[in-house]
Amino acid sequence: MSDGKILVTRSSMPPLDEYVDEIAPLWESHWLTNMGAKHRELESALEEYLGVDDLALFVNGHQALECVLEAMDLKGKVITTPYTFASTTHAIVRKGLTPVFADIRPDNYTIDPARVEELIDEDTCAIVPVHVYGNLCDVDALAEIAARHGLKLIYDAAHAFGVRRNGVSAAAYGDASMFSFHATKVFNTIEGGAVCFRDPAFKTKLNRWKNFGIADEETVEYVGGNAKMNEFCAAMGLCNLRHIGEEIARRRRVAERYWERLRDLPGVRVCEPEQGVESNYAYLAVVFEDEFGATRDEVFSRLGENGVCARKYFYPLTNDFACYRGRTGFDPAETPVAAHVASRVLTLPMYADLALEDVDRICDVVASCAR
Ligand code: T4K
Repeated sequence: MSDGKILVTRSSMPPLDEYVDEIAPLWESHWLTNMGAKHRELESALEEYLGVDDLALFVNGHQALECVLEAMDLKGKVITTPYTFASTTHAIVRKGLTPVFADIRPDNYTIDPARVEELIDEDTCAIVPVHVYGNLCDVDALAEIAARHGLKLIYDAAHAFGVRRNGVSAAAYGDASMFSFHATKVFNTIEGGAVCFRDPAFKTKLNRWKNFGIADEETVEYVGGNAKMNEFCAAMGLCNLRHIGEEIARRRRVAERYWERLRDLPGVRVCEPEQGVESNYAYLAVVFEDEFGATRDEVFSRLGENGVCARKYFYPLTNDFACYRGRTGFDPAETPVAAHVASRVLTLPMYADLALEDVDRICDVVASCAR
């Protein structure tokens, strides 16, 4: 609760003493950033947790994604989804690439591989799908399409930290996967992000891109920026990682209570994990179909009147953003499934500390909107 309100999420934080102990050595070393000891320790710990050989930390998920697109030296068109946070589309556009929007699957809101295939042409260089809310994309179909057309496959896995399918980590798919460690995520480093990748040589390249392109004191190899994670954020990550199992288990308890209460309401669609997928319960999305009798916006307002701050992730679609209006290819009518879901979706409060009594209260308000 915050001022009596229940917000859409609440950052998970370690016990204060644990964080103080973790940062105490920084007062000895005076080494605060530029890939210091905490940074190196967190990279190793995350490689182990995610089951990958290589990972590079970043100041945030967005800069990580921009850096990957730059370091892969991509040119031309990138097939992606409009059903995402601003970051995914902005990263593509800001790197001088042209997003081409494929529609999404109606069942789990990730990019539809059949639509991807139809959009590929000779200018296509990459596919950037998004694992939405912790639901995994159809990774097998996308891998097959990317391999057949010689395209790079870069996942926006901002929502997929800790998700596994048949025991395989979400971090293992594609040429690279970007994770967000923002304060609002299942695992946070206050602000932060990471990239996992397949080619071991990519690590050196990413480390240079995120540090002004510097190779050594006398050689600057790329026109890179500054996207390094500092030691205080890395220390927060080390603490939060110790509690990640408990974090996900507590989220699961909250998610299951929501699903139990909402799944049988006529016209309400919830999105439960698919067979074989171990979810991280990152977001609790509900879609209100016409049969429910009240619109998404009516439910949103009723919740607000009751002190519950739900959010409309992801509305509007990125191909409907004001900043892109009038640009060729930015037309929500071309992605009708995404447009349908975006106009009907609400993400309800979801965090480890959320009391089940509060979940019940939220579900009572939702149910009271049905006609
Ligand atoms: N790709 C995807 C698919 C993403 O969803 C995101 C980020 C990215 C890429 C980019 O990753 P980063 O560069 O951010 O690492 C939030 C987050 O800022 C953003 O990270 C996230 N997606 C997006 C879905 O949500 P806002 O503008 O909705 O956040 P805000 O400030 O309204 O906060 C939402 C709620 O979270 C608040 O009501 C309370 C709670 N909160 C917030 C903050 C800032 C806390 O409990 N603690 C906090 O420190 O964007």
